[in-house]
Amino acid sequence: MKNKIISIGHRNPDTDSALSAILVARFGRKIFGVEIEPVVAGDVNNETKYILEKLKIKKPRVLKSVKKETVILVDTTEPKQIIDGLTEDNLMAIIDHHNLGGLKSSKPIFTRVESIGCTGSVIYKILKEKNVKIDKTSAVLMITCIISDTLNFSSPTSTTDDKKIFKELNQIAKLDMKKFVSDLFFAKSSLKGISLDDIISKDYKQFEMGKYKVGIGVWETTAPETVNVQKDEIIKSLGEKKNQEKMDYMFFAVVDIIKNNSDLYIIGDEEEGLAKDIHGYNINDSIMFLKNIVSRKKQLVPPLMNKLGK
Ligand SMILES: [Mn+2]
Repeated sequence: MKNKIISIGHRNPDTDSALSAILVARFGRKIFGVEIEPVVAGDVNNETKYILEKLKIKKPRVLKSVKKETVILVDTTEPKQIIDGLTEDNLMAIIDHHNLGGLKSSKPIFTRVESIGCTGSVIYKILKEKNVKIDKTSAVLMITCIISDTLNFSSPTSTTDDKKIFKELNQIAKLDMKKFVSDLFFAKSSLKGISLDDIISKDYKQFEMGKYKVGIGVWETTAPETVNVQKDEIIKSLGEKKNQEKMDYMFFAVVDIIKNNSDLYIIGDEEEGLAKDIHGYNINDSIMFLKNIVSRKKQLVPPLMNKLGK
C-alpha cells in the first residue's frame, strides 16, 4: 500500500496555516490527483475554531510527528517551524508565502512560494490556473486566510493580488464583509479557554539568525489591554521559555489590529539593546511601542536578520 498523503502547516498553527492545509486537501484530486488528509501540527486557535464551526468543517487531526506519511507542506519552509520527522524523503510539495527557510530536497518536488498576503491566495492562483471551479465554502475559507493574515489588508504583507483575489472570491461567497471581519477579529481576540502560556505560544515562531536563536511570539487582538494587564506574568514566563529553549533572544508583540500598532515586550537587557538599535524608540515599563508595525514576517524579522545574520 502506498503511504498516506497529508497536508500540514507550521507548528502553533495560525488560521492561514490550518485552513490552507484544509484547502489543499479539499482540492487534492484537482491539484495533485490524489486523496489528502489535512492535519495540524498543534491545536488550532480560537479564530480557526470559529470559522470551522461556522462552516461546519471538522477540526483537522493534530499530528505530533510524521512517520511514514507523504507530506504537502503549507505556510512555511522554516526547519525550526516544521513538524518532527519530516525529511526530504517524505516531502512531496510546498505551497507557501514566506522567505525560503532552508529546506532541501533530493528529488524535484512541486514548489510554489510567492510574495503574497497568505497561503490561501497562492492556493487560489493554482486553482485558477487549473480552471478548477471553487465552491462557496472554499471561497469563504480562502477569504478567511486573506483577512486573517493581512489583518483585513492593513498589514504590509498585503498585495494588490490579494485584493483582486478577494474580490473574485467574494463574488462566490457573497459575504457581508463588515460583519464578517468584525466577527472574525472578535474570535481572533477571544481569550476564551486561553491560558497565559497559550498567549505566549499560540503564535510563536523560532528562527535561526546567523549563529543566534531567536524566538518571536505574537498576539493579534482588537483589545491589547486584555493582554497587557497580564504583562508582568507574561514577561516572567517569556524569560523561562527563553532559558528552556536556549534562545539567545526572546521577543513578544501584542499587535493592535484596529489601530495597527504593536506593543513589543522587552524581557531583558539583550532584547532591550537590540530593539533600541533597530527601532530606536524608548521603553516604558518594559514595553516598546512600535507605531505602524504589525507584521512579524515583514517588519520584525527582516531588521533582526540584518543585525544578527541570515
Ligand atoms: Mn500565512
